[in-house]
Amino acid sequence: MKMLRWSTAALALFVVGCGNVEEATLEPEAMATQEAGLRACSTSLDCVSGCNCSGGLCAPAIGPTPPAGYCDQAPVRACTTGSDCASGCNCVGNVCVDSGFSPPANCLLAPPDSYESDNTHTTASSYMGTPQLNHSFHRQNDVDWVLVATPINQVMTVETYNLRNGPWMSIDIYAYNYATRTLGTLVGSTSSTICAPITPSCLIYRATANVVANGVYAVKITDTRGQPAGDDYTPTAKYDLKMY
Ligand SMILES: [Ca+2]
Repeated sequence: MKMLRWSTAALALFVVGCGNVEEATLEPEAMATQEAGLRACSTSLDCVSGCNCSGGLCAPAIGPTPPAGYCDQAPVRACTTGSDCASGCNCVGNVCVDSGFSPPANCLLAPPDSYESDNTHTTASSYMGTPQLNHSFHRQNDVDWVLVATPINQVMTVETYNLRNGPWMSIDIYAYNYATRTLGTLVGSTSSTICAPITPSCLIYRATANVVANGVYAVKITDTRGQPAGDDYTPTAKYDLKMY
C-alpha cells in the first residue's frame, strides 16, 4: 500500500514534468512576439548592460548568452534608495526614474560621491590623515582633487587601492601655494598599476614625491578609462585613497 502511494506521487510529478515540456514548446511563438520588440540603438549606451549595438539593434555582447528578449529591454540604473540615483531621479521599484520635474534627467548616470565637488584644486577635499573611502568616477573624465598638508620632510606615497568595477586613472602630485590657491610644479606622477597582472595585489596605483616640512600638496586623480558618459548604469568605478 505504501509503495503504491509513492508510485502515485511519482506519477503526479511526471505529469507536472510533462506540463513544463508542453509550455516549452510554446516558446517559438513567444520569441516571434519578442522579435517585434527588438530594441533599436545608435550606440551601445542605448542597450542594457551586457548587450552591444550591432547593425542598429541591441544584441548580446561577448560572454554568456543572455535570456531571449534580454537585449530588447531599455537600460536602467538599479537602485536601493534615492541616494543611488542622480539628481532629478527617484528610486522607484529598484530603478532610477525621472522625478518628472524639468529639465529631464539622465537617470542612467551615477550620482556623484560624497567628495564632490572636487573637480578643481580650488574645490578640493582635504586629506585629514585617514583613508578616504568610496571615491567614484561618476562621469567620463571625472577628476578628483585632494589637498594634503605635510608636517615633515619625507617621501610621501599617494596610493589608490581597493579598486572596484575597473577604474583606470592617473595620479599627479603638485606643489601647492595654499595662500594664493596656485599650483606649483609636478613632483610625482603615475598612470599605471604597480604591476601588470590583473590580480588584487597588483591593482594599486602608487605615486611618490619628496615633500617638505610644513608644505601643502595638491593631488589630482583623473579617470582615464575613456568610458562614454552615460555608460555609468554599469557598476560605477570606485577606489579608496590613502597617503603616507
Ligand atoms: Ca570629482
